[in-house]
Amino acid sequence: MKKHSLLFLCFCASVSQLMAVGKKEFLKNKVIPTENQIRYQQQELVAFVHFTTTTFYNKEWGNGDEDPKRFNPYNLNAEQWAQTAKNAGVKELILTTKHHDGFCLWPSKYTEHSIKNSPYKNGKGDIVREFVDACHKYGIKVGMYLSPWDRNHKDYGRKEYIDYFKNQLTEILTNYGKVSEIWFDGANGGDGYYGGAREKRIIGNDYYPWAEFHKIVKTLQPDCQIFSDNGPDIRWVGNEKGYCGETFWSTINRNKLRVGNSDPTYLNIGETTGSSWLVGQCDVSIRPGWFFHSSENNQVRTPSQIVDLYYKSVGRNGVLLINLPPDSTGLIHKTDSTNFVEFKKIIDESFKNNLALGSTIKTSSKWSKKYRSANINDNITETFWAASDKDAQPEIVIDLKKEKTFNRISISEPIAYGQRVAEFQIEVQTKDGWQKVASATTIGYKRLLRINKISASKIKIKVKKSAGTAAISEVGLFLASEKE
Ligand code: FUL
Repeated sequence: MKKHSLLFLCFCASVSQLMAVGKKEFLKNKVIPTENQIRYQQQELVAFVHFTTTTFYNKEWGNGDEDPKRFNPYNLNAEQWAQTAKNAGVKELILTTKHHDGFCLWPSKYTEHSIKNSPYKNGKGDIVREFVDACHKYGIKVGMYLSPWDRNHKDYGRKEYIDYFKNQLTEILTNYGKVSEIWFDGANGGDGYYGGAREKRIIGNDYYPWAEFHKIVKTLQPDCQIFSDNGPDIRWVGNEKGYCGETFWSTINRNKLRVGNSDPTYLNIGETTGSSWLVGQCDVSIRPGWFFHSSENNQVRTPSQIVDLYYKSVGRNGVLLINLPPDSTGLIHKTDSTNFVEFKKIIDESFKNNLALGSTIKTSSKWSKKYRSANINDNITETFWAASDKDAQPEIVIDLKKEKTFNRISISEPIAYGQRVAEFQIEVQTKDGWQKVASATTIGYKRLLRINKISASKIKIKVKKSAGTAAISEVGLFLASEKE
């Protein structure tokens, strides 16, 4: 290469470097989620399968002395569980590999209180394996619930049990391929069989060495997301009713949370200035109980009731976790699967047609050219509009070009840059002028607003309060069926 062309190349390189430095990138100076947490949040819907000896005793919490000989789900078909989940668009299924009663659905080599001493497949069965295979067949991610509280184990409450628990954790995270989520339950009731002692065992806040458990998980399965009252990846939202707060911050201070002993209201709301990002997971059973009881066959949540929960969980920046408990034959009851699949059909139908696509958008300011207003309705979650840092109360006006009729509004923030909006209001322009139709607090991954059906040609979003410069990645307008 001639000397002058080399000089020219060097000149071009330094100019582009200078331009890159001069580019005004939107600030990531906030607490932000990991890529795995973002992926988890985007799943929106996760399902639970609660199953153990308890199912055969028609109880909720097994005491730990249930006889494995009673455990015989002769018709069990894990593919029916996975297929039900698939039909409802669920991306991940979580199985109770061991509930509080201590019975293991896999032939653990560390206890006799397991499937290997049951009549199921003459003691040769492994339901964790069947579950994992079924999930793989239907393209569903695998999650595992492993109860730290064990009412069967003689050493529960002592150091020896911690070693036992670590061994079991290692077993299920080593022998069954990729595990996407591990679910650590905070429940600790005290009473139990405990190897025949039949007494109450109260544990202190420091009994479980959580950091050691987490290390085992992340060493064996680096991408596995850990759920508990205080994360570290996914958090409980303080109730088992399937909804998070109307104000819901993914940010929270972990040092204010203790597994099994946290303030439910704090979990349900989070904190604007929280120092950790924990995805909120709203768990709920499709029936009153977590385990199957035929007496509850007429109390299964209806599709409309689950739709309502979807708005109060996914629509408030959470993830919805619905439990579908198999009966004692090993199958999910028809009413449960039908209602669950029907619920998802209603949601898909409601959000099929985004009426905001193709509209023109104007904003009161923008951070820079790259974060332009047109990013708000490009249907790409990664691109977004950001206000100027001098604009504390920015406004977005969406011009629909002609009158459109809608009753649902969906708004998302680019959470990779943190959660910012703390208060906003929506107005629409109708023949009678501008009218306020909704106001709310947080947005996060997704905020869904249900309003009365209205016909309007323009919609205005006014951000009234924001923790840092406001940014919005998508806005959608939809017309859902009147019933939902
Ligand atoms: C609770 C447990 O006690 C219930 O049985 C159920 O497993 C639920 C998901 O978590 O804490």
